[in-house]
Amino acid sequence: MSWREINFDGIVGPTHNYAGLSYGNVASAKNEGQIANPREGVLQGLEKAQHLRRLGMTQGVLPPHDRPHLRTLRSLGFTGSDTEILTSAWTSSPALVRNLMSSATMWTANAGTVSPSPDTADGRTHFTPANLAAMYHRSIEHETTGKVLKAYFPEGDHFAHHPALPGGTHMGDEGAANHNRFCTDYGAEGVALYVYGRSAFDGAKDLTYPGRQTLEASEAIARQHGLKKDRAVFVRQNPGAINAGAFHNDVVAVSNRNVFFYHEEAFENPAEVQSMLRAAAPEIDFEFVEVPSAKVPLCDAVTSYLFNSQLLSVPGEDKMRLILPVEVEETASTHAYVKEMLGSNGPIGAADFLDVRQSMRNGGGPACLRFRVALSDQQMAAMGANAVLDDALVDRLKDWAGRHYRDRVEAKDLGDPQLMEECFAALDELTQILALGSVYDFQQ
Ligand code: SUG
Repeated sequence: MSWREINFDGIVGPTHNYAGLSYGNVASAKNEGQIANPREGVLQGLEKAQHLRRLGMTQGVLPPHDRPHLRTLRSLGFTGSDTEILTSAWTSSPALVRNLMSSATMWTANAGTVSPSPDTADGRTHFTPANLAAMYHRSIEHETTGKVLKAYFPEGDHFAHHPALPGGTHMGDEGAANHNRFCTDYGAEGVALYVYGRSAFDGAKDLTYPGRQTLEASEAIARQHGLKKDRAVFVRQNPGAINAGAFHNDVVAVSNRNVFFYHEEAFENPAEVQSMLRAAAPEIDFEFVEVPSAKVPLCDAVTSYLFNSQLLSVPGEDKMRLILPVEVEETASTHAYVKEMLGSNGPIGAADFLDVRQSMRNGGGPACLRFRVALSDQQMAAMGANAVLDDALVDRLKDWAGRHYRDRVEAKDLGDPQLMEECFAALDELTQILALGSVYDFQQ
């Protein structure tokens, strides 16, 4: 049976904007109020996906969500037609509307946590959408995400779905951004590394920024996915890294198969993390690439997003390849480090620099934009929807975005009923292109 890892990239939404919504995310705060270009954003994302396809990778997409999120506004007492609801909410609280207009679903590393079938007790691939409780604008994502994941991976012999964790910020869960799966091959039993920011009940006085993921949430996911006890490792993220702007662990660490590429300050005691992983999975020949602060200061890692890269096993290539944002090339320390690493005969042998600046300005690099799922041929054949890219589908998506997306969205546009209509029209057509069925509230 042959296995592969598929990256499902989040399609940038028609309401993509810079609202400064994510406290602790340095780029989001810095770019608040900038003018966004959703059309350029969606094309940058599709170009990244095409780049991976040209390398020989299998590549899928995940759709944006309906914004404004009228169901939330209705649940908060706004009534009437869609336009009346948006208009009265905008008059009452522009800040509320800004949150409910966010296109943050594009960062699909936060869509949920996946445990592939070789790792689970019942031999099915398990999915839990992340509750994203730490940020109000993201806490509204999980229901639609759950519907989309069920459309892609129908519940049954191959796939199992769980609802997002209840419990608000105590059970704060940010999905795959704080989860790494190590294995020898995608189809072999792996070991899961869950990285959390704080414990639910201890107050985390050492954090100035939110520790979005709790230990208790990570443990709950591992339990409900049926992971064997000794094949899940739980480690706290270095609070200093969170306070420096690494609001998710994937800002300071990325893994693929047996390789872990991370910053020296990602964990308080990296040597202990290494030994915990080795003890949990003695059969995996781990390769740890630890980047010293003396070569790449933590602040450069956070601004360039060196670690928010995709680490790929490209068909036909012996060594792994990194997909990095262009900001890494533009930052002296990270560019020098990548050049040195590629010449050092380590496990990473190539690097490509891509432009995803529309997303980067909100703190979303190449790794944030993708949801990775390891699948066998048989599981791929059991998938629903039409979301795995070929050239024809990419052309269709480019044409679709060209017809529906604006090239300019700024703060004052977010209360505009016309932008809402454009968003719903775009998503209605997209559900047909991706053969999704009715996943949005406005289609019910
Ligand atoms: O949750 N930014 C996202 C970025 C998510 C990045 N994902 C990963 N690291 N995996 C967040 O902070 C900003 C929206 C705004 O400010 O308009 C935002 O939601």
